[in-house]
Amino acid sequence: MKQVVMTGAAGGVAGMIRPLLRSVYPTLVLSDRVQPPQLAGGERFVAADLTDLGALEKVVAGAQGIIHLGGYSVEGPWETIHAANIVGCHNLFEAARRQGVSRVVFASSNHAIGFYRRSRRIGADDRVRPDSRYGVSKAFGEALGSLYADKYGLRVLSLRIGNVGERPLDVRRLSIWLHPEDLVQLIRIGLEHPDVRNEVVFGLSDCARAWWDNRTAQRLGYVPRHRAEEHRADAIAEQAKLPPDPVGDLLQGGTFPSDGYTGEWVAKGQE
Ligand code: 15L
Repeated sequence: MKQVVMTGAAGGVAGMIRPLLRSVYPTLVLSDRVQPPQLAGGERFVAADLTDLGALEKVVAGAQGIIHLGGYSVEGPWETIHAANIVGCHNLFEAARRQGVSRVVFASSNHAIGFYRRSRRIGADDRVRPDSRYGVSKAFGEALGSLYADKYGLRVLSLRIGNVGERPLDVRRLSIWLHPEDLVQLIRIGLEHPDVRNEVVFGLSDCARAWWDNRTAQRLGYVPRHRAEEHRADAIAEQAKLPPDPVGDLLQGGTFPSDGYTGEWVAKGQE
């Protein structure tokens, strides 16, 4: 691919992967509301708000692929989530369709399935169980990707990302960690693999404690290079500094499902 767009380019995940993508795609069009720091050769910035379909069409014109990291990346008020992740995500797919972009990699999140217990192992075909308004918006984005793939022939890979960083931050992240280099491998599969049509895969490095069956990613050739257990001691030490969370510690989404929780079934041990 000659020209690839990255939305959410001023965000933290984009900052980790931009240096790794520069040598891969000749032109990386970076888009966000504010300009990201230090543009390198091959990088071009185009400002756009995700709620502005016309502006997004200009951003994606001429591109073959889009890495959609943009939107609101944690739980927030409904109005914020709705504008950035519902309207914004729809605008992104619609702009891609109108401008004839052939592939979209959508950054979904583990919070689309955060209400599963940690004792459950799940696959991408298990139903979504969002743990927040944010998680609902990610499930919506996956559904939208599926619609645009089935109806309009876009090739879409939704990456249900765990937690991106140089190392797992605590015990929960030992199960869901994604190193930036492994993320780039998954993005490249989404943008380049001939068999990608309409897929959901987990954004996960080599995590021995994973709760997710990532066989679709493996079938597409994904071989994670980074092992979570190498950071076990640090992650356990960090966990010891955190207060116990009787609900979140049992659930895959951690603090997202426990925040504001008033149900009873978790304490009762029910699924
Ligand atoms: C996410 O989806 C968020 O974007 C990120 O900030 C983390 O909270 C991550 O999930 C996580 O679950 O660790």
